[in-house]
Amino acid sequence: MTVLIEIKVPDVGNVAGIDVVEVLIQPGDVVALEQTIATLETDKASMDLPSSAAGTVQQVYIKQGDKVSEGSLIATVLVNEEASVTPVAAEQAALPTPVAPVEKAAQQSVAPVSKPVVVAIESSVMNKVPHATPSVRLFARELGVDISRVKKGSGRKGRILKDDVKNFVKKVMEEGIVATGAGIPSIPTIDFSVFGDTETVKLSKIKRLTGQNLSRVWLNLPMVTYHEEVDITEMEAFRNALNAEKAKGELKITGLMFIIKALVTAMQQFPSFNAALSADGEQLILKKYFNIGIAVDTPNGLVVPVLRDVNYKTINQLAVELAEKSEKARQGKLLPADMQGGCMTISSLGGIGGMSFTPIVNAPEVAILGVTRAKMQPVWNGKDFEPKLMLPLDLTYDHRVIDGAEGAKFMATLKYYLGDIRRLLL
Ligand code: CAO
Repeated sequence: MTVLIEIKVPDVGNVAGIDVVEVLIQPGDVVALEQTIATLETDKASMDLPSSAAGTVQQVYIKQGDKVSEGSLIATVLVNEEASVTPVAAEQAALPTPVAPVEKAAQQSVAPVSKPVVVAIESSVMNKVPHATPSVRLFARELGVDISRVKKGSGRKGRILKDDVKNFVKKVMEEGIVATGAGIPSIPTIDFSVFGDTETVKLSKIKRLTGQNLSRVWLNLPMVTYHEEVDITEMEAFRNALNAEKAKGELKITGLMFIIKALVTAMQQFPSFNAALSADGEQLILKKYFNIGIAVDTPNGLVVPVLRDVNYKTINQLAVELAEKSEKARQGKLLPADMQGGCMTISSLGGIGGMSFTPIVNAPEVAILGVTRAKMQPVWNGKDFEPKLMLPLDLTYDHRVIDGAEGAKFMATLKYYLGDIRRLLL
């Protein structure tokens, strides 16, 4: 014999207006005794509503978003009486809930129905309904996870645990990051030999290490490059005069030495350029020493020997030291200590050419100065065009440490000193 059983909200301890947050059954579903058919939530807790009968769902009277209270009709289930639970047994079914357990079973009214139904609980049906405690469901909902998408629980009998929800979120995030390109999708591998002859050579160790470092910096630092032009006509005249005084074979001075000196003088006035950001990004470590790294082109790649205590050294001393270190660099004889302790780096392509470029900061330094080739230009003096030797400079800085106005002021200061290097004596 079959009967139609009404499943109602049991005594939930005088709480009215309980939210229906999830309905897990629909007409035609086969439910087992104690199988969760809906999840209810008050402002204090979440609870799973178990079916107090085993059978086929005839009708569902609630939907997500409804408000219910004790006695509200949830669903009707067609039950084969012999195979199912008696009302007494149903009354003993406890709700697995963190709030006071709702012991009193759903109030049921039993009505005989004519057509007998054989209750068979198919595993596929069981699998459709996720098995998880209210706290895990609540946890999933807080994370915005549809728990039915967490396919397999690692708990007893496949019960979904908090860790399963976490792992599900992790997986979705990882897949999402790759799909949206927010991560670092790799460059596709291409067989170039289909287009013509190729040869594969191994990158030098320096190039590989430099590449890794540059990629790291590129991804971590929000960088801005500021371009400026400096009139170095007088500086060049002075340099030429100095070099003319030098004996044959004696080391000549390049404009770079003046740039190094002027850079350090500007850094003394702008301490945030002689600094490093702490790992948590919350503090600035101000350096009281002035070491300048110089990017040197070598057959094996770029290396950056460091000139130490530049503020205490003369132009001639710096010229000798750079000549020694760049020679050592080209012979691959620099020691790690020769390349450590830099405060700011200069990358000068002036000997080669260029109008401007965007050097990458040599982090954890916060700024780098790029130099390209000076050239004679007509400069308007208010009355006439005058021929002036203009030097292009490019300042890239870590925008977390240096703001735009500070960058511009720093460059104006550098321009001031290089425009008349006598000011470096003041
Ligand atoms: N404008 C015009 N001429 C310049 C110049 C500039 N900005 N910079 C250098 N020159 C001239 C020099 O005066 C010199 O000419 P003379 O022989 O007639 O005097 C000539 O170019 C060669 O100079 P140099 O490059 O040998 O010497 P330097 O002191 O200017 O630079 C060093 C030294 C080590 C920085 C350089 O040799 C070097 O390796 N540069 C490459 C750096 C590099 O690869 N950077 C790329 C980094 S990527 O971010």
